[in-house]
Amino acid sequence: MNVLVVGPAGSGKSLFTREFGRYLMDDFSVVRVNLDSGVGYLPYRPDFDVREYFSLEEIMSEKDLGPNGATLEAVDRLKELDIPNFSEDFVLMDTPGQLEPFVFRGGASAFADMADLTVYLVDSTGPVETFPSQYLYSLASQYSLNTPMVRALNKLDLIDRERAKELEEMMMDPRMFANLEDVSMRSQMNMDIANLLMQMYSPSRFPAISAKTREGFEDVLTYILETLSRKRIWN
Ligand SMILES: Nc1nc2c(ncn2[C@@H]2O[C@H](COP(=O)(O)OP(=O)(O)OP(=O)(O)O)[C@@H](O)[C@H]2O)c(=O)[nH]1
Ligand SMILES: [Mg+2]
Repeated sequence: MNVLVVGPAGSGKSLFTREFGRYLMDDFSVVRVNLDSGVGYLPYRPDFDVREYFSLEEIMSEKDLGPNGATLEAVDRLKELDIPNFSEDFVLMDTPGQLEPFVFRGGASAFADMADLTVYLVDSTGPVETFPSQYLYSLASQYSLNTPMVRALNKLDLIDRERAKELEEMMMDPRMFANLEDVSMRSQMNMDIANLLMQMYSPSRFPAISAKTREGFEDVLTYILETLSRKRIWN
């Protein structure tokens, strides 16, 4: 099964790739693929590494580009990259820190085509009022990637239990967005977003996990396997 690991900058994609990979290795064969040409230090040794073909730094100096221009060039080069067909049970694909150019400029399309599903990480330590927009961003990413998606709130070990429970409940049932204490224009928008999401999607699970302590990994694996079996039924 090919799994794309996606999420905003710093949400924990690389650490998740390492730890979830190790967790899976107890029962499955696992390959880890690094698609981030800009990363300096990776917390795991990838089985396939885009940096063997190009790196953001090389592109910057070759083409006299700043980091953003080079990121766009790197996304274009990703489209040309052929990655081997691995036969292992799980192929975890760690993606670039810059989600927006990767997901919304076509850099991800070949990998999304190969992917059975996407795991989308949200950093649970972010400000609570940003979670409705984080949810929408994950949906926009799913729309663009066109894969099933398992969403998770990462960095559970850094927040208290009460907050974790509230966030999980809120993300599982967007009607809770309406309870966010806010007297600005956003409060009306929260209601509208909640209503829209309820019309479009039945509430789905959004487990809190820690890529550091592995808490919640059983849930992620269960949701991945459930999602995959639903996908097989559709096909
Ligand atoms: N405590 C804690 N730290 C985490 C967790 N997940 C990631 N981190 C830390 O958060 C920082 C960013 O994690 P990365 O795995 O590099 O995140 P990323 O999404 O790959 O980052 P980019 O590729 O740069 O976008 C690192 O310092 C990680 O050690 C977690 O669950 N708990
Ligand atoms: Mg990373």
